[in-house]
Amino acid sequence: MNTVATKHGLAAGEAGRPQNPDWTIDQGWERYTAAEHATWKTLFERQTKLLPGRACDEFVQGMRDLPIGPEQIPDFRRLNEVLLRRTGWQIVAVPGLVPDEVFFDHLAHRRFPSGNFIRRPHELDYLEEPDVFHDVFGHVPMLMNPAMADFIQAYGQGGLRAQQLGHLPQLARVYWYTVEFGLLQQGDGLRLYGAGIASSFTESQFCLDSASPNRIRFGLERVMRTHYRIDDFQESYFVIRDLDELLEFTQIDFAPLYQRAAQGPEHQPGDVLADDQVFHRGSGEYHCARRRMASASP
Ligand code: HBI
Ligand code: FE
Repeated sequence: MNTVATKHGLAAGEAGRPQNPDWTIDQGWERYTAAEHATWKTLFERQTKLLPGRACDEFVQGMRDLPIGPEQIPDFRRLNEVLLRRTGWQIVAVPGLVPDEVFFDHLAHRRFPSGNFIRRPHELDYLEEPDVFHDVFGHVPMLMNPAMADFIQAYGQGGLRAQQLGHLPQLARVYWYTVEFGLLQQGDGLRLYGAGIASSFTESQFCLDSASPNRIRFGLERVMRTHYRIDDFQESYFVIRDLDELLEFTQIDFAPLYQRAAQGPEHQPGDVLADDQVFHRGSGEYHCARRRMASASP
């Protein structure tokens, strides 16, 4: 299971009512317990071992430049000193998922909402809402990159517009297959940059090492038409050329693309199309076995 597996399946607010209209709260860094810092350490250390050779260079560099280490859950005030200077972004604490409009408004103003809580020791590989490990370890290193910084802000601005146009599902798929589960080409191979995979022990290996999933060249309209899995590993990952390609997307008017994509056809997560540029044609064995197990159990 990946760490963001079902977070988008939950309604905002299940973690409690907001104190502020923008849903922000105090991180309450002083209130983390020794056990919570220890959970961070476990997650940090096993993930840090996996990422060399898997995470893109920009992710590794971003991590290096931030005050993030194994010993403690990072203090957002210290992260923000570095992040604000680098790309003008800051982290704000929230209790969990927030409503779409609130999320978009924060992003449009270069504020990244991060859960302030950390997962329990029995759910290291699986949790329902984005916690401080997913949000900080997964997202913040990439927010140090100028191209990603602009792309996520543009997503926030585009989110409100997509809602008005009735095409939020199409835009959310772009976010999913880039910011959360994106791969890119680097040197002679593929690397991960998506936060959902960078923060997942199991999926950071599956997305690059397994023969099972498809790895397909990214296309905006292709991805807008493609459903994604929220409850398990992805069946297909989409590969961008480099992070500057994200910057190019911020210059494109999505409205005509929404129009075309919404006229169908829609694609299932595992579909490979005749005009796809395929880096790796997946065997599908992982999801095949999962489906066999599901149909065998009563
Ligand atoms: N809230 N805290 C938080 N984190 C998210 O990733 C998030 C959210 N609210 C809505 C949301 N994501 C998505 O459903 C939108 O990107 C469409
Ligand atoms: Fe996320």
